[in-house]
Amino acid sequence: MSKKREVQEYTIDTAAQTMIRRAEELGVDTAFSRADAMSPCNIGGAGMCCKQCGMGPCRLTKSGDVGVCGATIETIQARNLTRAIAAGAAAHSDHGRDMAFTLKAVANGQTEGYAIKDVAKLRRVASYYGIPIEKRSPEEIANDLADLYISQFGQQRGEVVPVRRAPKKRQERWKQLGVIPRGVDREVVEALHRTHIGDDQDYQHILQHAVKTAMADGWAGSMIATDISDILFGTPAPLLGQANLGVLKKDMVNVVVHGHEPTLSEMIVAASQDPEIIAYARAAGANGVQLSGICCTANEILMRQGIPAAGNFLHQELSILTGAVEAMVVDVQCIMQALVGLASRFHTKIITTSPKVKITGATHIEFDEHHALTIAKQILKLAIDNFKNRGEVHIPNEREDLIPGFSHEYINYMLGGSYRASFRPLNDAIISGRIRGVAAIVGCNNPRSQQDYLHTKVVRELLKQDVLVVQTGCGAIASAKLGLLLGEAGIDQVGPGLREVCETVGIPPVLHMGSCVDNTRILTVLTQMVEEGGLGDDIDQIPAVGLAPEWMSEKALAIATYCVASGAYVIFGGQSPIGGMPDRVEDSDKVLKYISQGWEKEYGGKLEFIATPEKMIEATLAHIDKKRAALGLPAWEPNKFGRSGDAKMLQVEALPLEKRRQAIYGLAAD
Ligand code: NFS
Repeated sequence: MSKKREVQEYTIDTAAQTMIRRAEELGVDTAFSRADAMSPCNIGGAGMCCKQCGMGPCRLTKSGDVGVCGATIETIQARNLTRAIAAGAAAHSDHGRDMAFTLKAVANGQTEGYAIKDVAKLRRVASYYGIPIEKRSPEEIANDLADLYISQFGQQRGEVVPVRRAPKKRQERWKQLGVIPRGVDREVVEALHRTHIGDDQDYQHILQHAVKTAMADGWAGSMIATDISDILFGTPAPLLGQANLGVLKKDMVNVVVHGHEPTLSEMIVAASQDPEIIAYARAAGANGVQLSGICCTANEILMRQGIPAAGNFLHQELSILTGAVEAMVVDVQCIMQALVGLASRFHTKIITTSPKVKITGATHIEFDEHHALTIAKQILKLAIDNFKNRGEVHIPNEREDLIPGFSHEYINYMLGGSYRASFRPLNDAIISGRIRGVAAIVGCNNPRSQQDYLHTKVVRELLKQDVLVVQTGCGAIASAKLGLLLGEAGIDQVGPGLREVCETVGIPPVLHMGSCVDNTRILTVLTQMVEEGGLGDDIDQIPAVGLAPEWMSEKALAIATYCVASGAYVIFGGQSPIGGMPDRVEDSDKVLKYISQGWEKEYGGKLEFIATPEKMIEATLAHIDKKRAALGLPAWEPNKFGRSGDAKMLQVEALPLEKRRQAIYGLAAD
């Protein structure tokens, strides 16, 4: 057993600290205390345990060791990493597949409650692939797009179609390296085949297929999921939201939706606003139904509907500990099995809804898009009926406002308004050095590190260095809880050049871009930046870095790998799943070395595991500056900027009239 940590060491979030103390008072476990009690296995943790056959498990401990079949450490690590990436790609892609089937059903009038909300996006996406759009109804176009997207999963030969949306030069590189996926399912199946006992035994060759499998996630499954979510539920645009456990309401029926797919949660949002349900809740003595989200479901309904986020991954248990949650409705991914045991100490009902996910002891109400609204109402009524069973309630006060909803479409629009929407201002701000570079800080919480600390430490430091930050997933919720996703709150903490840009455009310095599948929006932004010109002709030339400081899921490894394949430098915090010392790669760490230096030679991007936030920041800035220099851009010089923008104008307005003119012209001159 590892040392039991103090509550403040578990998380920097004071609402979370309050609830963990409550758990300790009640004598119940949380992921934090279980992480203390469970010492991770060093051998498995380093990917050096092979249990692919019945001759093992073979636990290799030092350089030169081999398994019963003779498999080397690097072969075993490559196999384990590839299997993790395949699982992550499968999870995201299956989500995309379900969305595609929903689109097909909506197009054919077979669903209840859904509609095509964003016809403009439908037409734009269809036209990427040459689907005729003129003089056709949205349903006809949607039917063809759904068929095309459904076919991407089972396609056996050729290339998945969304890769055509990448920069031309990148597509050429992928062709040469043989990593364009043929079909999503084919690559996942082949990943499992190749890593079976007695198959692929050259670690670099195994990892080439890991890249191809991850590509099937980022440039197919996840991209399909994002496209269709926008088409059916609307492309996000900024709105006001709130985050943290303080969004739960004492006088209302609290229903927390948790998981990933927006198909169910969007329908629960619709049902919760139905007069019949509101009346039903009132009759039960509540003031209505308060919906909130956890994990990526939270992000999906937050950025489209402004439904508050109760928290990120590690808040799932903490929300139940408030005693105020009547029902937690879950679908797929990142759902802890511990929820059911914990809920049994309270009145909370855990309701599973996916045909793919049941949890022993939970109530299962299977969701089906053909009767979506009816099922959503049934779930809400069950929660309302449970309101009377509530015991003691402890809801922390903490909640923060935030502005989510920065889709790539909105970023394009916001930079120039509707008559000159373009990425030009962003590229120009990077070229001039107002913005030093861009960092995408994404991914999970991990109870082995202090919740939200790594995320927000890295975000805050990079902002000071004029790095524009985009976020998705649980990382975005971490920043939201600290108030970093608001212009007013964040602006005084950012570097002078970035502040000028944010004030001029009217955006926060941290842009919430959505859920984890929406990391594909970042691929689209990077592609559009390339196409806009001035920052090279491929993604690997852009001064940008991706970071997942608190990663824990296999999906995160898939995302990292498709970002590397797209040309990005990706930094992960915490434990490396393929061994080695964090921050120090030895020659014997062949796999670690290959995914860094080897992949960089091939793809222009690389994956590294770095333990401390200070070193992550150092590596990020060094990479950004290296890419700036390679493009021939001026080195970052913060003193050059900060003399324009709204904050400065306020100072100017305070001057006496005669000095104002001089100050304004002075401003314009420099
Ligand atoms: Ni991403 Fe979303 Fe969170 Fe990690 Fe889980 S919710 S898909 S995997 S934990 S960011």
